[in-house]
Amino acid sequence: MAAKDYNHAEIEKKWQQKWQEQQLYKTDNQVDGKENFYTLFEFPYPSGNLHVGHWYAFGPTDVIARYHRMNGKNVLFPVGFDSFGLPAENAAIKRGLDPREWTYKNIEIMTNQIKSMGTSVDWSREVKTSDPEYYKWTQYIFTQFLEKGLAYESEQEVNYCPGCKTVVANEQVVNGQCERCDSQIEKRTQKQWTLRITDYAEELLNDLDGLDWPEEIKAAQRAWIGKSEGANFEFEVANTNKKVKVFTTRPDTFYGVTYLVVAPEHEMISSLNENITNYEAVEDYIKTAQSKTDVQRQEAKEKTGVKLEGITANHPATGEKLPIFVADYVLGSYGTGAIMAVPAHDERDNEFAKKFDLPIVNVVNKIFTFSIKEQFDDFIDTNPDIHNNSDKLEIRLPDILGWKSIKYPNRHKTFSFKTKTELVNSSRYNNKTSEEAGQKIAEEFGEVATTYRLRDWSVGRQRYWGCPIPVVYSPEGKAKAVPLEHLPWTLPDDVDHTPDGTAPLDRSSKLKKRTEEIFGEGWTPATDTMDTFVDSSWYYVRYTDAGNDNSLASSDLQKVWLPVDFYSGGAEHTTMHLLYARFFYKAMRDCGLVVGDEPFKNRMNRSLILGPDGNKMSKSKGNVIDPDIQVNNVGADAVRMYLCFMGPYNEVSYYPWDPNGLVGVRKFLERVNGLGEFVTSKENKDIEIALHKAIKGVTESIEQKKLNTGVSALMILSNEIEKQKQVTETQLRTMSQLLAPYAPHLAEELWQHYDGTGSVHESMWPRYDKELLRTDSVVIPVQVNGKKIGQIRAPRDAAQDLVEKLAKSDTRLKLKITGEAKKVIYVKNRILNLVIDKNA
Ligand code: ANZ
Repeated sequence: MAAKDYNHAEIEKKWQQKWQEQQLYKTDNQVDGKENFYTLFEFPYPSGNLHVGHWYAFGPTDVIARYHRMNGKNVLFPVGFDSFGLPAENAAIKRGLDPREWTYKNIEIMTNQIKSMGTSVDWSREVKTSDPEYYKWTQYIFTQFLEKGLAYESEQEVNYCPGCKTVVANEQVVNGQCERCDSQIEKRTQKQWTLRITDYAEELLNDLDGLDWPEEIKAAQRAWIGKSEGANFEFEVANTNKKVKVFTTRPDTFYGVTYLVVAPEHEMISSLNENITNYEAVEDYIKTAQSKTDVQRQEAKEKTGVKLEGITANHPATGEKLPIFVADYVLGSYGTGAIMAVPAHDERDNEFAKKFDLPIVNVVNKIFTFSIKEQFDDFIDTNPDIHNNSDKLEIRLPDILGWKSIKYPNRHKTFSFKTKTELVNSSRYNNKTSEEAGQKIAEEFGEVATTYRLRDWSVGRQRYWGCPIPVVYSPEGKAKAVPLEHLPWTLPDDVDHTPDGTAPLDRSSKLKKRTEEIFGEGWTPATDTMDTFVDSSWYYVRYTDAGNDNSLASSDLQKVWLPVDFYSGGAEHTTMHLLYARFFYKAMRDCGLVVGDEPFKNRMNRSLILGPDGNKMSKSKGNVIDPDIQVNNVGADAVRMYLCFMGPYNEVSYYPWDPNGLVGVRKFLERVNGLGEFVTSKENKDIEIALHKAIKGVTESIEQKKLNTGVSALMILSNEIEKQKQVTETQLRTMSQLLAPYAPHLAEELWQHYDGTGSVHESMWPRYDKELLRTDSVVIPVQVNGKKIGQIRAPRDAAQDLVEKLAKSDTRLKLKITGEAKKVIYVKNRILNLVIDKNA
C-alpha cells in the first residue's frame, strides 16, 4: 500500500478528536486482569504560556505512560494545575490583572496546549488547587494537623523576602536568596503558622532506605535533614542563675574547651544585659550580624566576635573560668545556638582562638601505627615528636589539626597504617579512645543528644493568591480551626491584593463579617494564606478520586492507586516539594487520612532544556522556544520525539535546543511515513532482524527512562528498510507500535493504514525474538524445491556441507526431506534450498 503525504496538522487534529470521542485515555479504577500503574508528573503553575521546558515535563513522561499502557497495565496519567501562589500572582500584578482571572485564563490556554501535544491524560481527574472544591480539603488537612499539634503558630525568627514581600520557608532560601525572585533574604521575628516537619525528621531519614529512588536524590534529602549525633552540656554563667546549653558532636573534646560562643540571636545576651559591661559594643555587633545571611556568616573569610565582658562560665569538670563570646560563626538556628569552643580540634574555633589570643589545649592524640618502620627513617628525622620502638613505628599527633601538618618526605610512597585515638589532658579519661571517652563524658556531665538541620516549615504567606488559613481567633485571641461544615473557607474577593508585607486578607471586610456571623462578635479570622507548596503536597492523592465531595479521596481508591508507581519531575524539587510531600503524607497518615508511609515508590529527576544559545530559557534573554510555533511548523509528534532524542531523559544534565535537530526528527518522521512505498509480501530476513533489534532497543530505552536511544533504534530500522527497499505490512505495523509512545498521531495513522485492529495505543507491545538477535549464529530458512519447510540455526558464515548436515539431522526437518537432494542451492547465512526429485 502506498504511503500518503505527511500532513501533520490534519493527522494530529483528526486523532486527537477521535481519541476524545472514544474516551481512549479515561482510566477505570480497576480493570480485570490488569495491574494498575500510576504515572505522575509535577503539575504546572499556570503563570503564563507554556514554553518548551514545560513540554519537556509532560511529553516524555507521556511516552512512558503510553508504553506501560501498551504493556497491559491500567495506567493512571492525570494532570492538574498548581494554580495558587506567587508565580501566578506576580504575573497578574505585573499586568494589572486580577490573579483569579489571569490564572483561569491561563489554565484554559495551557489545557489546549497540553491537549495539542497528544498527551494520553485522563482529563476527568483534573485538579486545580485554587478551586474551592480542592482547597476545601487542603484546609481540612490543615485543621487535622492543628488538632494533632502538627500545625502551630508561634513568634519566631523567619526568612523574609523583600522581593515577594512575604515570609518564605527555609527550603525556599537558596544561598541566602529567595528561590523565586533571587532577592536577599532578611531575618525577622514575627508570629508565623508553621508545620512540625521536624517531628518526622527521623522517619523521613530512615524511610529513604526503602525507596526506589536515585541515590543522589536520597543523599540530598539526607544532607538536608542533616542528622548529627552528639551531646548537650550546660555551662553555668558565674554569679547568675543562667546556663549556656551547647550542642557538640565531639563530647570527647570536653576538657579542651577554652571558651564558649553564643550566636548573636541567643536570648541569653539580652537577659544578662545588666551583667555584661560592654553591652553597647555587643549590641552593635549583633546589629551588624543581623544584616548578614547565614551563608555569608558561615563563609566569612575572617572570624569576628565580641567578648561578653563582665561574665564568665564555669567548666563543669575542671571548674575553670571560661570567657564567653558572641560571634556570628555560630548560628542561632542550629543545635542550641551556642557552642563549647575547642580550638585544638575544631578549625573554626582554631581560627577564632588565634585571632583573639585564646588558649589552645590539645586533648586528643591520633596514633598512627606503621608496621614496616624501616621505610620511614627519613620521615622520623623530620618529625622529632615520634615514638619509635623496635618492631613498629608510632606517631602521636594532635587529632585533625596536627595530622594535617605532618610532613611527608616520601610522598610518592604508598603505605598503610592503622589509626587509634587517645585522650590527653583529660583527667581520668586520659588514654581512653575518643569513642569510649566521648560516650562516658556525655553521660557524666551532659546528655546524649541528636540534632537535625531540618527546621519546621513556615507556611503562612502575607499574600493574597493562596489558600486561606482556616483558623479564627476568639475575642481572647485563642485560635480555633474552622470546622468542616464551613469549609471551603473561601478566599474573599474584596481585597486590594498589592503586596506590602502585611496580609492582604487583613483588609477584607467580607472575611471579617463572615467570621463574626459564624463565630460571634469579636471573633477575627487568620489572614495569612498558605505556601503553595502545601497545595502541592497532596494533589496526587486527590487525582485518585478527584470529584469526591465527602472526603479528600476515598480510602478504597487510594488503596487502588497509591503509592505512585513512577514520578517524574525537576531536580530543583529534591529538598522542597519532594520532602514536603513525604512529610505531608506521613502526617496525613497519622491523622487517619491516607494509608501507607510513602507517597512515591519510584522517582526520576529529569534533565533540563536550555535555549539555543546554551543559556537557561528566559524571556529577558529572548531565548524562549514557543512550542505552539514549533508544533505549527513540524507537528506535535516531531516536537515530542525531538525532546526525547535530545539526550537521556533521566540524567540531570542540560541540553540546548537545536532547531536543526528538530528538523532532522521531522524529516525522519516523513521518511517513516513514506516507507509504505517499499511494501512487498516477500519476507526479508535482514529486515526481520532489524525490526527485532528495534523492538529490543526501544523497549530497553523506555524501561531505563532514557528515551533517546529508542529514537535511534527506530532510525536504524528505517535506514535498513530504505536500504533493502523491502518491508512487509506486518513489519510496518509492528514499527508503528514502536513509534506509538513517541509519535502517537503518526503511529495511529500508520497502524490504521496497515490494517491494525483497534487503536495502536491499545495494542500489545511487541516482544522481540532473542534467538533472532544472536550474533554468533544465524537462522537460515530451509526450503525443499523452493517451498519453506522450516529453519535451522547455524554458526555465522558456516560452509554449505555443515548447514546441509544440520538441516538433515534436525528432528522436525528431516521428516520433510523425503529423498536425496539432486542439487543444493546455498546462499551463505541466508537460505538453503534442496532440490529433490519427487519421483525418485
Ligand atoms: C565541639 C567540637 C570539637 C565540635 C571538635 C566539632 C569538632 P555538625 O556536624 O554540622 O552537626 N556547632 C554546634 N552548634 C553550632 C551552631 N549553632 N553554629 C555553628 N556551629 C555549631 O556540627 C556540630 C558541631 O558544630 C558541634 O560540635 C559544634 O562544634 C558546632 F573537635 O563542638 B563541635
